[in-house]
Amino acid sequence: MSLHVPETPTSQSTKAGAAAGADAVLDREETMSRDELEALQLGRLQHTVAYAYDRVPLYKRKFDDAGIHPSDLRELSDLGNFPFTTKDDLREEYPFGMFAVPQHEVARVHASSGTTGRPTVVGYTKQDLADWAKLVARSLRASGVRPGMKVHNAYGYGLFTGGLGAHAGAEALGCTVIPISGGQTERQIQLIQDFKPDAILATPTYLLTIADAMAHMGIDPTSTSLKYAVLGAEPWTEEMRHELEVTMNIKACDIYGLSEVMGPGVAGEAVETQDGSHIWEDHFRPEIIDAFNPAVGKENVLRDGEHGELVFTSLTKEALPIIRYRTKDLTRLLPGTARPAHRRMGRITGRSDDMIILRGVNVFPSQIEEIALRIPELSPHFQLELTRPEGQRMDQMTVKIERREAVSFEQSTTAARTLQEQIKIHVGSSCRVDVVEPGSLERSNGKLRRIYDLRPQQ
Ligand code: DLL
Repeated sequence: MSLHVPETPTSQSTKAGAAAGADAVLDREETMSRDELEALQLGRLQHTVAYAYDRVPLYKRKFDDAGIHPSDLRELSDLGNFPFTTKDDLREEYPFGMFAVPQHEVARVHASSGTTGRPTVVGYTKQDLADWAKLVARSLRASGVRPGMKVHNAYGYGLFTGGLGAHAGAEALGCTVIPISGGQTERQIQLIQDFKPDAILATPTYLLTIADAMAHMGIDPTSTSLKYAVLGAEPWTEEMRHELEVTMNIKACDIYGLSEVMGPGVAGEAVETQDGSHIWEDHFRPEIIDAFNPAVGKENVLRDGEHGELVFTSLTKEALPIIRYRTKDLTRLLPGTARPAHRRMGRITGRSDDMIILRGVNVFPSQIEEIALRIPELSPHFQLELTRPEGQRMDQMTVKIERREAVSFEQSTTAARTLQEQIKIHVGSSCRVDVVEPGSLERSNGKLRRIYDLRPQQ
């Protein structure tokens, strides 16, 4: 069911400003009151825990071991008493052990890249695919995309959820989709010039690669037809948003998601407020827990505003219901703004498994990104390599960072020294900095793996 609601026009200073302001048709669930939404959540949650218990042996085992039964879920906060689900659970049940429907009802599977260990496999019924497309469409619309626009989809197609997930959402919204996928940057730029898309969907670091390559090819990145970018699949900072918006003269919004919970579109950011992604709470119930000392029990769920690890429970999924999935993503829950009933998530500051403790100092890749973006000769494409040289007890961190296309080797060595000093001042760690060629660091699905921990295992 849909409701016709006008949206606030965005700033007039960008190309996006001129095009936005057209009315948007919002889903009924986007405009519900919080009370109405919570009543919907409770009914769906009670259904989901019972459905998972009845159909997935792993959940039955886990609930029984914890001495809890679906009938114990009487109010929303009771969810905190149920056991967590982790990536290891999905790995152990590889490939289809956590599916709640027979295989012939599974319309599609996706999988994580599985660079370490077995991949995690996720599945969708026809109804799940329809819900997913609806939520991606909702996210794109919130970020300024409208029916009839041309959408250049540079998320990778294949087992990764980014490409096909974004594709189906843009189609469901009524857009013309250009399914370019990731890579072949020069060809992407050619098609952006020829097809004149209004919006681009990509990882933030890949969009920056496109912008840099345009400048290198003598094309002014502010001059393209692009007005909106919907970016996600990896953590990015406000500094990165600023850089992309200014360099390309666009409005850039966040889209968040993860395969185990659905894929892109678990949460999406509104272009008129640009204040973090709204979690679509009619389909997912979020919680925040202590990332480093997680404990089951409703008294251990953190309050809104407190920082911790994001945990999700699906409310409508049929093929792969997921109960209290530990995302490892670190953030906090904030009150809804543009969609008042749906809470927002703060920017993801990092992943709990991405936090480095270097000689007693906590280091997050996002801190390095912020600093790198302040040094014009360097890109925010970097990797952190941790080593412990033979015979030494002290760990070493090397920042491998790509220089910008237009920068000479000499300029980049001075910039490397600046980066080293700034990291020492702002993060408190000494490190080595190696500047490498643009595009030389390995990417997977447009995402850069940030940390290579080569220290001997203890
Ligand atoms: O990356 C799904 C996706 C595709 C989201 C396209 C948005 C756009 P996975 O490969 O399973 O799924 O990776 C999920 O990526 O747990 C976060 O750590 C990170 N991530 C995804 N979106 C964001 C975001 C897709 N907007 C993992 N900000 C998640 C920060 C993000 N991190």
